[in-house]
Amino acid sequence: MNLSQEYLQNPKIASIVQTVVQEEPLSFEQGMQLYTETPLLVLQQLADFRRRKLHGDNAYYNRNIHIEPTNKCVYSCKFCSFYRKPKATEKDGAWDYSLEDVDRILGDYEQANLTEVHVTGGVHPGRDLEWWADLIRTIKNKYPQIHVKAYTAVEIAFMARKSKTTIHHVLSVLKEAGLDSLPGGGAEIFNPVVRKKIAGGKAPANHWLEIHQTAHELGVQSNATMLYGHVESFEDRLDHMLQIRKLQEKTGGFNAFIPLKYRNENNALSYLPEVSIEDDLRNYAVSRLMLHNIKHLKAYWVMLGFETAQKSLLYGVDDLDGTVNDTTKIYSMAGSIENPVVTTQQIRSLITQNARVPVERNSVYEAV
Ligand code: V47
Ligand code: SF4
Repeated sequence: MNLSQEYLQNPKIASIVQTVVQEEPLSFEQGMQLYTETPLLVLQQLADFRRRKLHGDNAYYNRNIHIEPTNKCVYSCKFCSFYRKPKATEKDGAWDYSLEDVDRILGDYEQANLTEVHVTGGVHPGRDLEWWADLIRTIKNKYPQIHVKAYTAVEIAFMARKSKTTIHHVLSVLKEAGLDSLPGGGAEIFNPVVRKKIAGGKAPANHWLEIHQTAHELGVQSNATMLYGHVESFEDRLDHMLQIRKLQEKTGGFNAFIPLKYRNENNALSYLPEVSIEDDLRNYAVSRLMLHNIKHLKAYWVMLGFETAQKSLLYGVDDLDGTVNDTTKIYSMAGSIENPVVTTQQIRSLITQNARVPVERNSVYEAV
């Protein structure tokens, strides 16, 4: 790290530098200093130092598609532009795939050398655990080698409720069907007051954490997300990260942390402005530093756009997610890139333009 003396004379910055170099956990107060008092240049150098120690010059991407089986949802999160009420029709913009539809969609990607299918969608009131397990079987029947990263903790919580069974049972049935890992969605912000405001009655923080803990104990790894840039405070973001860090200390089961920037088109919070790119970069750097025990920090280009995703590689990010192949609508419906698709050539060049080495990875970050 090449920090000038001017910064190191500040005792708060000097103490943060020491903690980072010793790879120890930063405190909540240090997190607040990072958000509110630390120059962006210092943050950038600290986060890049930490990233480099873990990953050297490597930056990762994968070949994936998303399956969003339905956008009908029993919840109505205020930040969400994707959901439709369960009784909505095609005319209202709702969809609801059958297993045959999913099989047909998968058939379009036979030549794509995919390594991952990411499945998530609305919380449909009419589907039971067996149907969701059959969906995983449909994918595995078609592509036995593919990694299935499926269902947020919110979807899992609803399956348990609907089938009147335990989280452990739901996850065991899904694992038996071929589930390989859980995506990080549904975490939003853990603070119960903010969560109630933006995400209504969906699974509270302790359920989200319990579901990920149970998955880890069953040998199913997962990711963690944080939805930022709406009505939450820096304190809320730090509280969120520290709860994830604590679970990671216990289980070690999180692969990646994924900050998700709130996008403000076509939803009930559209009156809120989006945060600036500088705020995004600061948030990535703070995430890298606070979550010293989670190896990968992902900038999901679909949500962020190419330019900011590329810049984020200088602020602690080591992963840009995948090719996606225009298979997700969650972000395009909220005002992000309309047809999210990128070739491996394009994603590799985003990485090499930052003097990093592009590494195609599988879902557990082994080089392909
Ligand atoms: O939980 C919904 C978010 C998440 C908006 O694990 C929004 O690899 C911003 O979790 N503005 C689902 N965010 C997507 C998700 C995800 C994405 C990519 C990779 C992985 C992974 C996980 O999308 C939801 C919510 O936090 N979201 N609407 C919006 N308007
Ligand atoms: Fe439903 Fe998920 Fe949208 Fe909330 S974020 S309304 S749970 S689809």
